[in-house]
Amino acid sequence: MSERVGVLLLAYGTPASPHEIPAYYTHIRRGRPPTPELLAELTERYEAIGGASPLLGIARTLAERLELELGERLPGEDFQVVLGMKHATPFIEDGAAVLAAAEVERTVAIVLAPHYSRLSVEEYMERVHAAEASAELGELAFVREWHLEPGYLAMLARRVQLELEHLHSLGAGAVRVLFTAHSLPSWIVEQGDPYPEQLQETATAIAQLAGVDDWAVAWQSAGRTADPWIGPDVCEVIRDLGAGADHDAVLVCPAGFVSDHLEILYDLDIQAREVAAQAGLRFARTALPNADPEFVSVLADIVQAQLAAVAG
Ligand code: FEC
Repeated sequence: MSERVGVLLLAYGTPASPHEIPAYYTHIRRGRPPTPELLAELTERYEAIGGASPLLGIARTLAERLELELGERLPGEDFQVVLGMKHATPFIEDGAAVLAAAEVERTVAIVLAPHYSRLSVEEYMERVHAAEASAELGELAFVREWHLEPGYLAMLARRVQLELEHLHSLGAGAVRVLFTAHSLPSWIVEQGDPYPEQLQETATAIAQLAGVDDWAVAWQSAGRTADPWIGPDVCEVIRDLGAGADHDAVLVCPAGFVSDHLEILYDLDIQAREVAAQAGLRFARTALPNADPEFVSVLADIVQAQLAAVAG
């Protein structure tokens, strides 16, 4: 009889409608409701990208495609891929309950974010482990990080090359490539968190594969809090680049994210693009992996390797 294997695909989550924004924002802020000003500002950002984020829809398609891909690769196993969101429905606990009801014998949990931090992946791990108290997930393997997964690096390197070719075809000469991830409060750096170093490793590997020399790491989407956040911020870097007057264009590769969502469609496509225009630079960014077949294949590689490691 085939073995029942669960895959818990973990992601940030998004409000399904504007009515859900206050509860979502309060959840992100660990139970502290936002001020009316902060709430109004976030609501405006969702409005600016068309009213809602595509994050959940993309994650659903990705889960369906990954289930099919794993079933094709390992026909001897019975796969069920479910979503678990950190800050919105379906919550991590909901996903775990679905897998427990399916009586899975093994579960692979993976966050749809490649870099490990105590403030990101570790929190997902804690929630999954806590969910196990009431949801039997069988033998559980948690993918801690996958920022150097070969298929992921190759996919992003190709996307960088594609955008560079496009920029050059439009007449751009010198182009700086900026590899970005979500900023985090900078106290994590003092605590030796590997997150900044992992982004640097991803960026170095992609730049090498793509044959790019003119690149840097920058941080985006810092939270609206009083603490200092890891920098330099992508918008500052773009401003400085424009002031230097020796570049024609900037290409952003948001290597810390895998899907179109607010932080891409607003923070990069609206905000950073505007800063670039003011700085006299052309702006481009690489397409996100979303539910593209090549990304489905990358995730299937990671799950398959995890299953082989546990079995071996
Ligand atoms: O499309 C959407 O609707 C959701 C987009 C979204 C993603 C995302 C990913 C990450 N975040 C991470 C850390 C933090 C920390 C705070 C924080 C705050 C926000 C707010 C919104 C938001 N994040 Fe987010 N994040 C997304 C959206 N994030 C909205 C609240 C308003 C704001 O400050 O902009 C600060 C919390 C606090 O106030 O205490 C910290 C990290 C990731 C990437 C890893 C992952 O996806 O889990 C890290 C997508």
